[in-house]
Amino acid sequence: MKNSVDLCRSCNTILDSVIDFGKMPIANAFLQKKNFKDEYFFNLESTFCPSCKLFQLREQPNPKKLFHSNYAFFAETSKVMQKHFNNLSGELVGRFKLSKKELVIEIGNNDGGMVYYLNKKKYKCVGVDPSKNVSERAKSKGVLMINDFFNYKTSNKIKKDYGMAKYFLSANTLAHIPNINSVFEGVVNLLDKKGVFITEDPYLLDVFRKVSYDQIYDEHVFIFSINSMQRLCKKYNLEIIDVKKIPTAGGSMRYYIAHKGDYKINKNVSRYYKIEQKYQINQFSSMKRFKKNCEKSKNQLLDFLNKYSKNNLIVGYGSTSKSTTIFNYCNISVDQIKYLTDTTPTKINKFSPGSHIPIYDYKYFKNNLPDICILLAWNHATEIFNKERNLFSLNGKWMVHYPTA
Ligand code: DWN
Ligand code: SAH
Repeated sequence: MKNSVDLCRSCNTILDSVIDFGKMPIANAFLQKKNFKDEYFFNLESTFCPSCKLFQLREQPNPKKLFHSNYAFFAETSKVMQKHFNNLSGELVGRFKLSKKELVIEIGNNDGGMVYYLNKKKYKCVGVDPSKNVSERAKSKGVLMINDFFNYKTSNKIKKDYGMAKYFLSANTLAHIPNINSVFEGVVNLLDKKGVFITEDPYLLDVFRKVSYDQIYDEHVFIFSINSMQRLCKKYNLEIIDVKKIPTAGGSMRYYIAHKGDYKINKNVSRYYKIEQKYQINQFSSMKRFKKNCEKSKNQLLDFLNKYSKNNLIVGYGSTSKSTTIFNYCNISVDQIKYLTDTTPTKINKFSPGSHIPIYDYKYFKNNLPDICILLAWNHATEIFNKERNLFSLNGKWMVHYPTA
């Protein structure tokens, strides 16, 4: 597949440009000083398909450059997210009455995922993830893993080796896969009659309303809405049977999808669809407003940093993929933000992509408390504020980057 597209990845319509964020490094490519000179850049531009309403990147680097044996993100760094995955696995057992004979497949399960919790309870599951290091971590926790990219071809291999799936799961993964048609073909190929495909991803309405443009980076090739998801499902004779608005990953939508006619459609689908219509998120006027709000947000952040960085130690909390977009779009450097702190071993003692701000471990943060802390991992605010109640929050000030435009 060509990395940069002019036509929609799903329906081949000419894409409309929404906002060009300019030159960007790979969001999760935390690097050492010796690699600064070889750093890879691409152009980050959001576009919108006027026909099937898919909000998508124009260019995405080759997925093999993003997901490999040294992938930087480990989902187990958040206790709240682990609880969330455990709860969803519980929903399969409770609401959907999963039996021990039925197969559950999860794609992008990273270092464990929902299948980790199901496997612990002796349910039949398989995980599929192309990033070798996180896959190995899941394996070490007992999960049966296929270390590969999920697509139609992989689905045939899975079908041959393990049979059809009753539940097909994906959290924060569908948005990462450019060949979306091949993913849907794979799901249809594997999903048993009365099977359910449950997927959750950052939600376009949240991105627009919070102006959380930092959700846009190389890995997030799509930001879905109910409208675009419904159109994708229709193409494959699938339908959304229920939706759930969830707070995780900065504001997400969970879609419950099944073969057409297998289940009664819950009223939530039309209820949330109407909210999308009310906010007109699939109209070009909203795209234009989003672009303006992004520019406004950039100026506000730069004004803040210029005002306070001379006389205060400002640092960033959580070296996220999201912060790569903020730092590079806003041209932020170590002159304004002195260091970043993070608990992930793959990021510590490296530098942030493009902006080259040093990343230190939590011990360093405790010994060098700043005056102002920019919460880059704002999607984990409750978890982090609770943790910092007695140390940082007593004397320092928090700043959450995303503005309400
Ligand atoms: O979609 C994706 C999501 C699920 O995860 C991926 N494309 C990549 C990644 O996105 P992200 O990097 O924006 O994820 P997070 O979860 O916002 O990253 C939080 C970062 O903050 C991690 O590096 C861990 C760190 N952290 C920390 O230092 N202290 C997190 C917590 C909860 C903490 O207490
Ligand atoms: N589900 C976890 C991890 C999300 S990060 C969570 O919600 O926290 C996205 C994950 O998708 C990464 O582990 C990445 O390796 C994986 N991924 C990327 N492309 C994929 C593909 N084609 N098939 C399966 N997994 C994929």
